[in-house]
Amino acid sequence: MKINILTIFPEMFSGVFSNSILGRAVQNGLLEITCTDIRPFSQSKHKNTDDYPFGGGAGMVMMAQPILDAMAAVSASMPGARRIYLGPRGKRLSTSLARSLSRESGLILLCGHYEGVDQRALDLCVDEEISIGDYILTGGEIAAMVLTDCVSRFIPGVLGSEDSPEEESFSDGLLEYPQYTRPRVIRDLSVPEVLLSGDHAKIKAWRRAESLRATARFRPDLLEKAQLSDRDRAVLKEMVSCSSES
Ligand code: 4G1
Repeated sequence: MKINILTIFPEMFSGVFSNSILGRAVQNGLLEITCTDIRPFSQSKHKNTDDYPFGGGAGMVMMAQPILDAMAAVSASMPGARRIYLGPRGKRLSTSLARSLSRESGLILLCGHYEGVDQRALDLCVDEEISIGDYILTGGEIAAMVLTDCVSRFIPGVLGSEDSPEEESFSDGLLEYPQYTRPRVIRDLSVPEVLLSGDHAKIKAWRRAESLRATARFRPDLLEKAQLSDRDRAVLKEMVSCSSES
């Protein structure tokens, strides 16, 4: 998949996409990430990319012209790419949205700054707006990194052959069970005995119960939407009755 990020701060992305799983995906050619600096497209004397807002008010607004020209240049090299503005008015990023974006041939991500972008640039050259959550950011760059990371996991091969993007937290709507590695004991805390038992059916049942326990405790809202079996419900009911016994 090709991802092209339009930004006035292309340097922000170098470390993020050259390390760990994304770095390997780029090396393997599964992912092609390009950052396009918007500034060189500015036709103003000093290559400005922002200007004062009509109607007054604090702060600056990103000008339409450099964005429209940068988008036209990038779009021409990526026909059929989905053009996305990362912004607070957008549809909330979720696992299912990320999975659907991962099936595209290309994504063009526009990052805003200051008080936002001249509305006409968004009207003319963006297909949709996506938000990573309800908080105030100083720019869309970190949101573009979050979206790229989250979408990349669903591209076949990115996680390697062993790992499945569906086996992790949230994909079945539950939180993950606790994990342990060596040593067996640290500061008097031992790894749960069942994980050393070699009994794979027992380990699987324990992990499922711990996923249910963690979800009930930390994200009870997720339990409502989760796919639960009759056995899951029985396990949960048992936990509730234990925790209310004093
Ligand atoms: C009003 C949040 C403004 C913010 C209301 C999630 C936030 C991009 C996102 C803002 C941004 C709220 C996002 C706000 C984002 C232009 C430059 C917009 C940064 C900008 C709740 C500033 N997901 N925010 N405005 O943060 O880009 O993607």
